[in-house]
This record gives sequence, structure tokens and C-alpha cells, in this order.
Amino acid sequence: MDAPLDEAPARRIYFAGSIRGGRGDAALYGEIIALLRAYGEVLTEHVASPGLTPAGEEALRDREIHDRDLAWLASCDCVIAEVTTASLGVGYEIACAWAWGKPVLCLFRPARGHSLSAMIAGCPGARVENYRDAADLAPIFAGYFAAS
Ligand code: 6IA
Repeated sequence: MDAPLDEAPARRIYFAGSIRGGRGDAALYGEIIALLRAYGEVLTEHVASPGLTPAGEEALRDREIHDRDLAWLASCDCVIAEVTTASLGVGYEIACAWAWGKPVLCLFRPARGHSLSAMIAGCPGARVENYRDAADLAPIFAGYFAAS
């Protein structure tokens, strides 16, 4: 039977956060994903997994990880990236998403002596929101998803 017309498919959200770039914010990624679930299906919940260490997902080869993640990225409706911990992989995902015309929201916690890369801060396809902690994110997401 067809889905009722008023049931739009869930928004597909690609969350990006550092893995080999450093896992210091892994718990925060979990809080972000919990908030994002109110706005759609988060395709990359594993990014917050405490078991995913920089050496993690050993069962998958790098090429398999790359191809699987890019397939998810290609299928998503938007990218939410936590960019405070600098990560080559997150930067690569942001660049691909922009090249493919996907909306990108970057979340950054400014700190003394720690500036966001100009390649992200200056990317015309990426909106950057500065914040202090997870408590700041609910209104940021409410405003962002209301407009998208
Ligand atoms: O350069 P990074 O590792 O910090 O890149 C992190 C970003 O790339 C995340 O947003 C993920 O979407 C993606 N990514 C990188 N590594 C993985 C991974 N396992 N599993 C899923 N997504 C990943 C890494 C396993 C490896 C250490 C053996």
C-alpha cells in the first residue's frame, strides 16, 4: 500500500565528526546526533561510537569505509559537521558535499589560539555556526531546519 501523502520521507542527515583526527569530542558527537534525530534519519551514528577509536572499524578496509561513506553522503539531504577537532576526513566530506550541491552546516567551538581553517570558514557552500556547548545547539538546529 502507498504511504499516505502527508507522510514525507524522513530527511537524511549526514553527520561528520573527527575519527583519526582525534576522538576528544566523541561524547559531544553523541549529544549532537541525539538532537539531530528530531529532524531526520542520521546516517552516520557510528561517528559518536565510543568503540570507534582512531584505529577502529578494523573489519573494514579504508577503501570500503571511503566508498560506503561517500555513498551515504551522495544520498543525504544535508550535512552537519562538527569541525572543532580538525579532521582531514571531515574536510573532505564537506568539500564533496559542497561540490554536489548539498547544504552544509558546520558547528565550531572557538577558543583562544584555535581558529577554523579558512577553507571551511571561507567555503561559500558551508554555513558556520559558533557555539560553546551542546546546550547552544537546540536553537541553532531549530532555526536551521525551519529554513530548510
Ligand atoms: O580523517 P578522519 O578519520 O578524522 O575522518 C572522519 C570522517 O570520515 C567522519 O565524518 C566519517 O564520516 C569518515 N570516516 C573516517 N573513518 C571512518 C570510519 N572508520 N568509519 C566510518 N566513517 C569514517 C575508521 C576506521 C579506520 C580507523 C580503520
